[in-house]
Amino acid sequence: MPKKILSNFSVEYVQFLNESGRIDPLDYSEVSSLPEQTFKDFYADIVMIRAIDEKALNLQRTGRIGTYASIQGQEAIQVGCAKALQGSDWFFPAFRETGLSVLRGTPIEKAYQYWSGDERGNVVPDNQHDFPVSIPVGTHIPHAVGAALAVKYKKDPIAVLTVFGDGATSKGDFHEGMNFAGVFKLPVVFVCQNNQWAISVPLSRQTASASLAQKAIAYGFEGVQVDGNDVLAVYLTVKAALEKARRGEGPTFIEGVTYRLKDHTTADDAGRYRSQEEVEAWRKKDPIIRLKSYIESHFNWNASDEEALITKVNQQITKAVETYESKAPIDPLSMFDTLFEQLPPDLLRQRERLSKRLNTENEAAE
Ligand SMILES: Cc1ncc(C[n+]2csc(CCOP(=O)(O)OP(=O)(O)O)c2C)c(N)n1
Ligand SMILES: [Mg+2]
Repeated sequence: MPKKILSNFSVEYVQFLNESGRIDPLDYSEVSSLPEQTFKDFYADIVMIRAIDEKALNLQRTGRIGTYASIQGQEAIQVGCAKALQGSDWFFPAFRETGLSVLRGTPIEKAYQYWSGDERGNVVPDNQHDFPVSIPVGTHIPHAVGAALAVKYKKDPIAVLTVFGDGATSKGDFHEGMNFAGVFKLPVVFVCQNNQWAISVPLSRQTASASLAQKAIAYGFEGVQVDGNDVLAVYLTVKAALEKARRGEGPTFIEGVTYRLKDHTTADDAGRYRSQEEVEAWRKKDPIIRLKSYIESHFNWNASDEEALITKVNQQITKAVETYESKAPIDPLSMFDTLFEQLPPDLLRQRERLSKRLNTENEAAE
């Protein structure tokens, strides 16, 4: 049978800062040109979003917010993306991007409000180019691609970035979005937070591919895998991809290899489907530990720097919780406000029934 090779493909893996907190060798020009302050800013942001997450878990356990999806272990991807994005770029999040959203400008109290089921927490300020959280897995990917088509059509000098999980790569939305972006060479960057699990489904049941990154090859554009717990790898790779998109050179797919250290959400018990040994092995690769170790050994980061940072972060979060808890509860009737321009008759009847019940309850309470 006559055969010839049509094409050869390869997928690159990027890591600068390894699990031991070292960059080996140290002379990568991309890294050596970064100022000391950038490393410290990255660290401050990672520490801050970890603390926001810890507080959210505590608030949920004490009944002060609702079901919450922890970001612990995945902070480096979120900080790397946030730092690489420009304010004028558009960001389309899934639901595990709370840290990235805060770094984009969402006030911390609004994030807590969102996770308390208060729709006011889902309203993005006009000047912030972010779409609302997408709870349906992967459905925001075609939205991001549509926005990128608009950007290209209008010749805006900006890019679009969307973030989703490994589970989303099994959705049709992902493949349709990637295909369309490739065909029309759109200015979009796809970032997958491959945290190894989609609730109880492990990556091995999600794909038979050696990487998720290689899926981009089938759609005609570059796919790259990065160490998602190395903020430098994420930042530099995402930044280059966004610049490429803004130059009109098309899409990039970036797979960030990371791990979800906590349960899927506070409504889950991951102990039922994954081993403690696996979790412990990933704890050693924590993005905080390695970056802290690096700035300690290269920039003399010391205990008093750390204490000052923790104090500042705690003050910020305490203030945010106070603001969140001081807000008057939202009017239950507002749930009917935003879905339809004109309510269909059945919902109109439901609204009237609820309105009557609330009035009766209010009168009884007076
Ligand atoms: C369309 C759809 N199907 C199912 C669900 C239920 N669900 C919520 S999160 C999730 C797993 C998502 O896994 P992944 O994409 O890896 O993101 P991760 O939760 O790990 O961040 C599922 C199946 C959903 N929200 N939307
Ligand atoms: Mg996942």
